[in-house]
Amino acid sequence: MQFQKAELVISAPDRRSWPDTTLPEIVLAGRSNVGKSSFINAITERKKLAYVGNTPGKTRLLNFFNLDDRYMLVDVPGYGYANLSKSQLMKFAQMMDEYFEQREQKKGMVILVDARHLPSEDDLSMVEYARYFKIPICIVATKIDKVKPTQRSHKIKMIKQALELSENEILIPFSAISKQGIDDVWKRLIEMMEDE
Ligand SMILES: Nc1nc2c(ncn2[C@@H]2O[C@H](COP(=O)(O)OP(=O)(O)O)[C@@H](O)[C@H]2O)c(=O)[nH]1
Ligand SMILES: [Mg+2]
Repeated sequence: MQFQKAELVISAPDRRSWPDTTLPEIVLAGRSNVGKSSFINAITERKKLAYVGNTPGKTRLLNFFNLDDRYMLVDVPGYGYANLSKSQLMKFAQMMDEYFEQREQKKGMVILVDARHLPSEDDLSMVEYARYFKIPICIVATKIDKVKPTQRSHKIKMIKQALELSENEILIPFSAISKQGIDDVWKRLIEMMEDE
């Protein structure tokens, strides 16, 4: 979708810095390097809205992106760093709980997984986390361009099975390179954001 304005409002360490708006928000989560920043850039048709590559030291913040004063995307730090310390893990969990318990305008969560692999334990935990908070989810299986076309439907089926997705937990194959899946993603995002 094309936006006149797509900007990073703030990288928030905690509640005090959350933007003071009532725009509907979609949270984006996924393992580090899964392609979350590339996803944000692709769906907003911007080249450098979100920083692609490693972002050392900037990983413990919620990034709020304002799209035309209509929608807000909230980029959650990538999880699954094997080298994350206990206290860093605690901070991540605290920040997520604070957001999910207190942010009224949260409308849904996109969880990105790598289309080439079965979901990790961390991916599954994130899905269960969203279910616990009764947040609608949308799974995006990214880097689908790296899966041979003949294997795609099988891979997708395996991921759906592993996450035990129900009918309203949609999975969308996606590629930031070929742009496959963008229309389906927006259809689902708008559904979630415009749901009262
Ligand atoms: N082939 C392919 N590579 C991708 C895709 N999305 C991201 N990447 C690459 O994966 C790496 C990590 O991407 P990034 O967006 O920074 O991931 P993040 O850490 O989840 O934000 C980069 O080298 C990207 O170019 C995709 O859809 N297809
Ligand atoms: Mg990123």
